Amino acid sequence: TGSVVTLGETMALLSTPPWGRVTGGSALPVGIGGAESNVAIGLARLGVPCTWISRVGDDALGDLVVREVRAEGVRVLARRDPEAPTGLMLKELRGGAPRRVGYYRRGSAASLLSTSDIDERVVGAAAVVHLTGITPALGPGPREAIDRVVELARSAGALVSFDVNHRAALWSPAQASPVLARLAAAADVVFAGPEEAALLLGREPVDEPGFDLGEELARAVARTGPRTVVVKLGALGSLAFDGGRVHRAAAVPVTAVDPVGAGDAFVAGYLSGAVAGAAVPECLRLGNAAGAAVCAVPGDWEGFPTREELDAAPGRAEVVR
Ligand code: KDG
Repeated sequence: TGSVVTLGETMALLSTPPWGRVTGGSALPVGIGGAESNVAIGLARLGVPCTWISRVGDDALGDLVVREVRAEGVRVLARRDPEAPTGLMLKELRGGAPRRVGYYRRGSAASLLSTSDIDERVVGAAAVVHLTGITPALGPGPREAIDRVVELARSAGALVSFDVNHRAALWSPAQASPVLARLAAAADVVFAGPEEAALLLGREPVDEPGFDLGEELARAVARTGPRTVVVKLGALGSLAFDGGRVHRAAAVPVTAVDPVGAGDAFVAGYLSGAVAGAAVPECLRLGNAAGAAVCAVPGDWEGFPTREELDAAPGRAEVVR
């Protein structure tokens, strides 16, 4: 099994009480969240060696982020920035389910990530480099850093994985579309929801996407460059257009409690298969099963499955054509 390197911002994460409001004296459980460290944690739980590159503040929340990610068995390469704070997120819950997420991240340490945070040897030694569309939305420095990582990964022959992860709170579709499309075109594997695939193609958002529309979008995105395009269809499952073939995998039925983090778990499951040389249908099955496990419990990543739990999970993949 090869190793995975990822890069991105992780924030401290406060959750409101179940009544959804912060009032004097409320206790707000504190955790951490960040799409790329979520994937790294998911992979580490599945036994895949993983490195997460970032920047955090030289503050108590930076201590928390580094400690939590490290405690999950991920190698952390995060510079402490004395000038900028660690970012923060507030998850407003209503009866246990997330209703809204607020960001307190402008000017954060990770928004100042730059090429100087990238260790060439670390990136050059990876089998897979995983990136998301959140990082280029954080600022010009992170955008240059991500471009540098792609360049290093390409010349080292690593597989470049890109999860579109469009965050509408960070930038407009008009700003995001060309940047995300360029990164997707440079990747080997692209993960997208149907709306995100439409965004990459500069199309209008799609209504009620199913497998057929997902397939059409995947084929169109693949024409822009990536060998594999995975479209996640939520409760329906997922599909991949890979090297000219389409694979569809039905979802694992689950009662969704908290879907935040399901996309990251899907990616971790999928990549755990890819680094081990599994065929695409098996990668989809692992992705669907990991995504379902996370939806079933509260928390962005706490419910990520271990290798044993995932191996025991159901899920079916079939080659359609
Ligand atoms: O994918 C889950 C993430 O959205 C969450 O953990 C926070 O990285 C995050 C973001 O920027 O939204």
